[in-house]
Amino acid sequence: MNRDFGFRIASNLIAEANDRLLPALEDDAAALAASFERRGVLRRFQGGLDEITERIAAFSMAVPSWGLGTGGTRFGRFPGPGERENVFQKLVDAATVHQLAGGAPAVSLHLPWDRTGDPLELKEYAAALGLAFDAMNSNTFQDQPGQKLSYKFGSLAHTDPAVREQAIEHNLEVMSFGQAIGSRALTIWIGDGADYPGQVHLRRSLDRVIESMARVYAKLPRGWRLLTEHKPYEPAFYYTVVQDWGTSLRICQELGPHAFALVDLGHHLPGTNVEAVVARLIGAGRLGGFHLNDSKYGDDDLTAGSIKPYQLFLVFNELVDAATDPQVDKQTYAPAFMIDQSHNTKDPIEALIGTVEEARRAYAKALLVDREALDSFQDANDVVAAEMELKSAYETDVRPLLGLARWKRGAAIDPVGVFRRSGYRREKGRERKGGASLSSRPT
Ligand code: PSV
Ligand code: MN
Repeated sequence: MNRDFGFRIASNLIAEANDRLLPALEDDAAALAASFERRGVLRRFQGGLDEITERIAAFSMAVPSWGLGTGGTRFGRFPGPGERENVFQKLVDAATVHQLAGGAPAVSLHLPWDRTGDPLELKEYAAALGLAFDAMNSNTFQDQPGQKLSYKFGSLAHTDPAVREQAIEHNLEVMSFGQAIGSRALTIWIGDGADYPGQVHLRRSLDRVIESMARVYAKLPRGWRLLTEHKPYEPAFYYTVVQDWGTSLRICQELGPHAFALVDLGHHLPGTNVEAVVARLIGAGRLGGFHLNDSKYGDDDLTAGSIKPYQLFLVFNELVDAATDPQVDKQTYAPAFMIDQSHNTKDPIEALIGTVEEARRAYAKALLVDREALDSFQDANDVVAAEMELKSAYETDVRPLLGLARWKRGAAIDPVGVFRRSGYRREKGRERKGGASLSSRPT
């Protein structure tokens, strides 16, 4: 059994740094508690600040295996020293994100990129690192070496039934790998579409996707969910078959009750009201989860909250609202939170720590919204008071709460600071063979 994790950050390094930072953090928390008292926030949290920080600490997400190395564009890729070279090393890096940031005790794998001979060995290795697995991801958007048929003109929507069959088989294999490692969901994102008008029949291409996905859905293991992820463009530049949430919703409704829509925050055209997309999917009982990230233009895969933090807050506002609304069916409302980013210039571990922090920040602020007050302002059409209720929560500096949530779970009050001081990259650069090389390797 492969149990060699190589260098790990010593827990006393975190504890010592926390001891230094705790007094100031407690001062800031006391000031925040006093302000909450004045604003009446604590009337809604009988357990005081402790209750809020517990709820933040309980909010977690999965790290994407493909986000642990430096990403790139078609113009190049600039990996740093000490980067992972295989799925086991990805797990060690993911465990480091969780160790420092808290809130990321799971990993989402992508096959065939993460395929290993023995999935059980992978499961045990992850468990020894304190990690579990969230949704599995299939890949029929690239050709793999030795693959029989090409996906150049599509996969689940291909005009050739043999190509569709190959893509279906791949998804089934991904599910059985996922079953072996304890995953309970399969996310399907396909790049199928067209670059030019006329290239593809718009209606029939979706019919073929639904037919192919139904074959995968028919084999969904008990307790599993099938998540369908939409994206408006790229790699197809004129038309994408599963291009928006409406298409995802139609797929779900055709497949059955265990199919849900996955919202990748970056997969919307500029100006799209993403929180309304989320609300619609909740309303239809089909919100399956998220790929957290941010974007300025398109699918830029930047750190969550780095460009549109207010939008991220408004998305979480919908989620907290749904979680507390008795009219929302809690059998179906159980979104999975996964990160999906590409780190071209940031250190991937630091970027992922940043996203855990940003998602929790948005969640913490959404918890502060007085829902009863907001409801009454909406009922009275008091536009200004309603907006001010949201803004007042959004503008609250919740950093002390986030710090305490990490500290309570033994994670670092200053995760990036500890990461940098630990010498992690230097050590991994020594351990991992081509770690410090400047060669541009594909992920
Ligand atoms: C596609 O852009 C995507 O968002 C899908 O989630 C893929 O699985 C992932 O990125 C990695 O390519
Ligand atoms: Mn995605």
